Formats: sequence, C-alpha cells, structure tokens
Amino acid sequence: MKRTIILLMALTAALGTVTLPSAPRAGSATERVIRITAKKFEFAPGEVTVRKGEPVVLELTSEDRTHGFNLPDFGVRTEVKPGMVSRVHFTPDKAGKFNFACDVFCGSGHEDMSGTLVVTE
Ligand SMILES: [Cu+2]
Repeated sequence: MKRTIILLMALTAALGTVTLPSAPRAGSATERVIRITAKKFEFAPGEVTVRKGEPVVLELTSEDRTHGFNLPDFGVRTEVKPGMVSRVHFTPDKAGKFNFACDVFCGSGHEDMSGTLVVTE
C-alpha cells in the first residue's frame, strides 16, 4: 500500500514536469515575418525568398488604395487596404518559383502588378 502511494507520487511529479515546460506557447515566435508593400502597380519587394517548411507570416500594407494579394499555389489570398496591416500565415510545402498578383482592379497597370515567391529547399 505504501509502495503504491510512493509510485503515485512519483508519477504525479513526473507528469508535472512534463506538462510545465510547454506552458507558454511560442506561437508566432517561430514564424518569419516578411513585410510587403503594395502600391500602383507593384509589390515591394517584388521577389521574396523563403525556405520550404519554414512558417512565414506576410505583413501587407498599401501605400495608396485597396489592392489584392493572391498566391494561389499556397491558397493565400487577402485584401490589402491603406492604413491597415493584412497578415497571412502559411508554410511553403514545395520548392520552386510561384507568382503572386494583385487581384483587385486598381487601374491601368493592374495586370502587371505581380511578384515572385521563391521557395528554396
Ligand atoms: Cu490591382
């Protein structure tokens, strides 16, 4: 009986030490933050390089009017409005070069408003 109690106490202590260190969730701390500015009719930077498997958060702002940011290969899409920061989170799971583009008509020149996401192995 006494042995059972000691065992239980040991187990409780062991479990306690297992659960404690994971308490504060790292969350966005491991994400790489990439800032992209949108304006007629370009994204800056126009080319962004990330690593496959590395979680990223894109922080998009607009310098003039509402634009769109569409990166279809990774299912990423958001609107970019002046005075606001639009955040999109994703983890690239394939390497290569992928196009992103504005998909909110913003004037003549809109068709050329695009950029490249380079994902390295
Ligand atoms: Cu546009």
